[in-house]
Amino acid sequence: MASKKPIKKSTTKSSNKSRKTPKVEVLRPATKPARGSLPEAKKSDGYSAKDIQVLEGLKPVRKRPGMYIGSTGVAGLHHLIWEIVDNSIDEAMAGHATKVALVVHKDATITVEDDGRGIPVDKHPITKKSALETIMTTLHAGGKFGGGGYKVSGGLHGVGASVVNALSEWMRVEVGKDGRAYSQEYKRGEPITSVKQGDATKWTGTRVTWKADKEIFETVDNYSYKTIIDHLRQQAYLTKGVIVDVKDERSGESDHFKFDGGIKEYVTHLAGSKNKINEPPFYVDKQIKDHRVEISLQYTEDFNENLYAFANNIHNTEGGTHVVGFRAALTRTLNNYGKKNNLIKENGDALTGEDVREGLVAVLSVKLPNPQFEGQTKSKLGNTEIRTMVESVTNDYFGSYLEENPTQARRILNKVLLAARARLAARAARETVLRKGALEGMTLPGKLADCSERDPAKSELYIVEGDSAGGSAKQGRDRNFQAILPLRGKILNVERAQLDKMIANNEIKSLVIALGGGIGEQFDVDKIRYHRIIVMTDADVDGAHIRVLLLTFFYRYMRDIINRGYLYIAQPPLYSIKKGKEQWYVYSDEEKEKILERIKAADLEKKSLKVGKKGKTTDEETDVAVEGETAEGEEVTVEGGHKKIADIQRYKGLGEMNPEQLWSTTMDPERRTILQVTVESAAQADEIFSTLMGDDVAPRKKFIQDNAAAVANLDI
Ligand code: 1YM
Repeated sequence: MASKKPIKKSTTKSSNKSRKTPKVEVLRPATKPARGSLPEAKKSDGYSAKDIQVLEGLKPVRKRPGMYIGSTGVAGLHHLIWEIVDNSIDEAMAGHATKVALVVHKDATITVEDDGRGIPVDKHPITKKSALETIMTTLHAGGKFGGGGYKVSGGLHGVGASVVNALSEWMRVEVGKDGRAYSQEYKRGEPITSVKQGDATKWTGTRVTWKADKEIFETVDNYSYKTIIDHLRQQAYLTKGVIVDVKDERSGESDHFKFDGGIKEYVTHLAGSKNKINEPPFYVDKQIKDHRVEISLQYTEDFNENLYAFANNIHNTEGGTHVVGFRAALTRTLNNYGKKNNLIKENGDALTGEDVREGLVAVLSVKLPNPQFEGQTKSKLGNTEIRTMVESVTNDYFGSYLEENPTQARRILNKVLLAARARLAARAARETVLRKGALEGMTLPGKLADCSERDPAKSELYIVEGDSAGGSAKQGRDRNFQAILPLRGKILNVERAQLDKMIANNEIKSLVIALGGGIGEQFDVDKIRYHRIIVMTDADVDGAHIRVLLLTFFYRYMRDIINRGYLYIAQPPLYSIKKGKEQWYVYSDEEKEKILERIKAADLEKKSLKVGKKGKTTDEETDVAVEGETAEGEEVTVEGGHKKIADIQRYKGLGEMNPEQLWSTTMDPERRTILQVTVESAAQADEIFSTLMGDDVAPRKKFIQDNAAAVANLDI
């Protein structure tokens, strides 16, 4: 190990490094108050050190997987990867590993490997088992295993490994340590071999391979390469210097990440092609006892703020104390500099938080021993001590940066002062507009067909493109809990419009009033009248455009709605396929082909794909080709034969469906599919929004042409 250089000296506490034998502390019930989705230790349960000596098996994990990994859908499947990768990243942050490699194998097993110290294998004093086995087969606290550097996973290094093991049909862990190879295999969390000592090896590190359990997960092979690299790239940015290699053996794709500049490179990436005001970005990395504060920022000529905050590598979409500290200090530092240099009059209008956020691209990453998360999605940092630390680091280091870089400082001040002038002008304009009654009386818009339910948690709002589809939706809906708001034509291009112009736009005004949370500074997500806001547009390019416009609007002006998970996209069917008395609604070309194959093979699986009344299928019906024109006159070719085997109608617009069809295919909660919009990859969303909505027309055109189909599935 002597050859391993710490990734970052300041993160490695040498006093801990010499501790060889890990000490196990066991916690019952196992709790892991980190990474957002895992259950938090409840102080009220009254556990204390003496109570937490009992090892607990993995049964609770298999019993309630959602508690540990959030869901048993695709997100949960990926969560398994994050848990194992976390352990490698922790090992890199502790200065012991330089490399993390991930492979998605053809058979949907996953391998994650690092070149760290290797999970300890020596006999554990309480269990008399190998530490490796204990770590893999019990819910344990993990954090007291010796812990050099940060235990990123909230002080619980390695806890996630046993959770992943419990939820895997099969798992193998290989360790290289002290010149030997060791390995153990498990089935659904139980060892099926002892810890075997293998050949001599020079390799040190840990390699974990597993296959998710089909008894637990809805699907066990739906890994998304994009989701994986997005997450790993982000982890690579947050752990400067670490090498991250990713390979997908299914497609042959691979990626390699290494960012020696860490979050400074992240900021450069986020700022992308925006016009820069200070360059390179400001950067500070400061260790304060066992806390670490890392900040990078750059101003651009953009009007929006792009701030990404992380605590122990977890993205805090709802911000928290670190963000509060950062913003307060940023405003103060810029005001101080402005006043000192006579750019701001001593008793003139000071810069506000809003001014200094305009055009700001920043990444704020803190590492702390006991992260406390709060908020709806547990993604808001609550630790109070970090606030003052971030505040003083920003004051001191950004303050010095301004002093030492007068040209950059002057440019930044010009930018934020311009924002301040625009704010004052806009306020004056807004006051005029508001006096004229922009959001007048706040009575609900006439074209909103509201629901009778008054509890927002139970209410849904469908935002529907066009009056005719709006009409069908109004007739088809369940009026108890579903409200319909038809929007006419294209709503304003919100990227370019200013707030006061937007409020004057009728479509936006209706939407804002219907939602009930206000807009701009006064926006309050707690006042939103519907907790499911569903954008329902046609499955064509225009529909995609309107959808992106709406998403931009929410992203820019009501982002908390996305953060809270209130925003969804409806999935109307693309085709109706009729065959005799039977009818299917299908949502993709792939699905269409499948149905046609089945019809052709007269091998109809009579389940999930069918919507609506099922007719009886007779052999005769399935064998006989349907002659004559279909609604769209489409001729279906299946495996070389030119036979019309079914009536296929392509739905170009929602308006082509009658109310009953719209209800059964797209609105009935029992049968519909709706996609939840998340800000997980907000960086990309922002890029797409800018491309689509910015002033430059050429890239927008190209994007829409290239991505007309993909936009329909935009997953921000
Ligand atoms: C592919 C997954 O788990 N790597 C890994 C895990 C551990 C260590 C090193 C490690 C940590 C410590 C001491 C320590 C874990 N250790 C523990 C436990 N990669 C992967 N690499 N020696 C080795 O924290 O002191 C749990 S995981 F419990 F021993 F600390």
